[in-house]
Amino acid sequence: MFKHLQVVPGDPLLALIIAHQKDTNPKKIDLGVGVYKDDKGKTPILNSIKKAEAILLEQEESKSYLGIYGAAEFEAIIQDLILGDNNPILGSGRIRSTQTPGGTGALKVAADFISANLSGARLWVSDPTWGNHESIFNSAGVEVIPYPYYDPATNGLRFNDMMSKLEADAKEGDVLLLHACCHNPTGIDLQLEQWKVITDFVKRRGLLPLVDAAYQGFGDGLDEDMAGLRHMAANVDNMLIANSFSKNFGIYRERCGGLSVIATTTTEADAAFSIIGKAIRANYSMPPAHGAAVVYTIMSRPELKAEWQQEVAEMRNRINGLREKLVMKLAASGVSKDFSFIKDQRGMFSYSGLTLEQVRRLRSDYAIYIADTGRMSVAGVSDDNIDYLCESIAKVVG
Ligand code: PLP
Ligand code: TYF
Repeated sequence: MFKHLQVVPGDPLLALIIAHQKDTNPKKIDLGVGVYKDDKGKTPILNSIKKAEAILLEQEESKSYLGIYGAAEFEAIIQDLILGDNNPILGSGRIRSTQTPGGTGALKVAADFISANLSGARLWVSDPTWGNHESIFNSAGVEVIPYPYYDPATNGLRFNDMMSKLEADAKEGDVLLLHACCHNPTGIDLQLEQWKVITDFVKRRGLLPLVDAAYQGFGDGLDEDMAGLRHMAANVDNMLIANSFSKNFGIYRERCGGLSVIATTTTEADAAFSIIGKAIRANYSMPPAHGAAVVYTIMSRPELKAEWQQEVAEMRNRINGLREKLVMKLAASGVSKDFSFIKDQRGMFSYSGLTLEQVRRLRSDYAIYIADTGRMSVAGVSDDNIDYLCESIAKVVG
């Protein structure tokens, strides 16, 4: 039965974690996967999470089934966080949201919804984008097409090329995937003015925007990071938003995310939501409860919410501080390349512009683990390893 099966390659990012774990070099540095780390190289459980878990342990009364959308009270938590408390859409009846198993679960349900109901819709993704986008949508039978995004020549954004490509080839009914903030893998975000241009285009062409918000709070602030998404939500008729609580609550393995649908009318929103429910049932029946229960416990208690906001600010400030230090120390190391663009990027990642050969040498000669694309997870840098990192980069770059 299985004789013909061949081993398929795994996710290269996950393979990089294993390779780093096996390395015995005491100076080894892991800049691979997008997981926040503190200055000690640990991925801590936030204090607000610990406190919420203690409350839950005390107060939780049942672990019976919840239903396909998860906890009903979680719907408002998702919407308040991504759209902001005072957003007029919130009371409009045009939006429905469901808890999902991580941002990945939200994307898979969105992909199934699109594939089964929006006949012929293709998905436009940035070149490059998170590797799982293509696999998730391909597995749902949706064709994935790249639009220009990253410019290796300037380490910046090819915004004009992006719009020209979409203008030329995007068809009415296609889906346009955008990263809300902290673009993975490049760290290069759309500016608000650019969101406005895209919003106008989406309306004119009749596209469905799908916004992936996996890093809210890691760029410039919890509200600041959603400015583009919120502008778009306020101005389009239809939209899908897949958000993740994995990073900003540090609950990666609890699998907690949300999928929101915005439609023209309450009737349309309810119909879309019921079809989303059908996709959920066919995928995993209902989401795990714990992560959402913890997030709800925090968000419904002002003192815990304030503590969590402070903890997000600490993670963000540490990463942005590291960006400044990297630029300074790389320049001081005498490296020939200008790395000042690193401080203009946002979020967990930096597309370093390092070539495959340079990345491989950093791995083999210096035990520094960076993805083959040159993407560095900035949170893996610390005061203890930054000098060694910058000196090593200077040696391989020249
Ligand atoms: N979208 C992007 C761009 C990501 O980087 C991630 C991170 O893993 C996700 C979605 C999914 O996150 P989750 O771990 O919540 O499934
Ligand atoms: O890009 C990253 O590093 C994160 C984490 O299969 C991740 O998004 C990477 C690969 C994967 C799942 C999560």
